[in-house]
Amino acid sequence: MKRGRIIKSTGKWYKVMPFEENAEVISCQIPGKFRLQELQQTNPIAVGDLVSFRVLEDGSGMIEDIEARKNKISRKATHGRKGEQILVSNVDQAFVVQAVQQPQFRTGFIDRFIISAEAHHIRPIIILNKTDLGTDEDADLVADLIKIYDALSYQLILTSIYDDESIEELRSLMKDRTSVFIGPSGTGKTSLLNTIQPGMNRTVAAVSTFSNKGKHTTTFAELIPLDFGGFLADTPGIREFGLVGFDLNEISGFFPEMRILQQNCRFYNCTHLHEPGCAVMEAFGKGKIAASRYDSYISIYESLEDENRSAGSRKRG
Ligand SMILES: Nc1nc2c(ncn2[C@@H]2O[C@H](COP(=O)(O)OP(=O)(O)OP(=O)(O)O)[C@@H](O)[C@H]2O)c(=O)[nH]1
Ligand SMILES: [Mg+2]
Ligand SMILES: [Zn+2]
Repeated sequence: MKRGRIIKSTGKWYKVMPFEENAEVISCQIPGKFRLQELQQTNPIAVGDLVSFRVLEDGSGMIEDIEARKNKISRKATHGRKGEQILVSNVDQAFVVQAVQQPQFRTGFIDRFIISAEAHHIRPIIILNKTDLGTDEDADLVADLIKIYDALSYQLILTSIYDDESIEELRSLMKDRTSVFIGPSGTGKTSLLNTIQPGMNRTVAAVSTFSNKGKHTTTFAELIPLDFGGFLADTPGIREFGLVGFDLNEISGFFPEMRILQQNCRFYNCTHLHEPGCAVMEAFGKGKIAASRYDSYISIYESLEDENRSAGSRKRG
């Protein structure tokens, strides 16, 4: 029996990259029984899954076992099907791609991303791209941003597709790991991929065309093997990853600057929005918590509150 990683799924066939060195990718099938298991998912095996397989006489493979997933990024199933669709599993790290300008970075997006990543047990890394477009005014904003995330021990790297050194830094962060890029349109995800590994153009172009039409398909989810080691998940479905199924009182625990502080709040169930004796609001008032971070907390709290409320009314109705 051999072990490998699913790098592409086309419905019936799965492309598996064996763990042995210099091994060729092998097309595998799954036994019918797998299709019946895990009914809450539309795909029994996802890109990123680690599997054991047997090589058949015709040279194709038969998957025998799937290892437990370390984590997964999913979304609600489309086309009227029930349950979730796993876009990719066993991810080591997720990069949020933002730009200095065109479009200007949004701390709200970054903070939401960081919290989702932590909740999914995936290491978050912030990319601030298009540094070549920055003006003097931007330099101050960028310096503030670096200060905020440094203090929280989140990694932030500055890149430009025209700055080879920054691309080399990105490569070294991606080496031997499974990564995913997440970010709004126009921030440079595709351009960075093409610069990191020239020759990937076709796949990336296909993905862009699909997302522009707002038409996503699992068929295109794949792990791209990187020349220097590691994989990059390329799936049109991941522009952001959601905060579905969160409890409101969990959110502050995902903000490192609030985590310990909140033990000093007067009320054990303090929301840190209006209560007297709130240690978080006091720290914010003294400038010990960055305004943009506290804003993100409020915004995430309120959007989840709205979501939970409308989910509740759907259930009743
Ligand atoms: N000046 C500058 N322009 C960049 C840089 N990176 C990307 N761009 C430009 O930004 C535009 C958008 O880049 P894309 O790579 O298509 O952005 P994307 O994030 O893939 O966007 P979607 O596919 O729509 O999600 C293109 O015109 C790129 O040439 C950079 O580092 N500097
Ligand atoms: Mg793109
Ligand atoms: Zn509080």
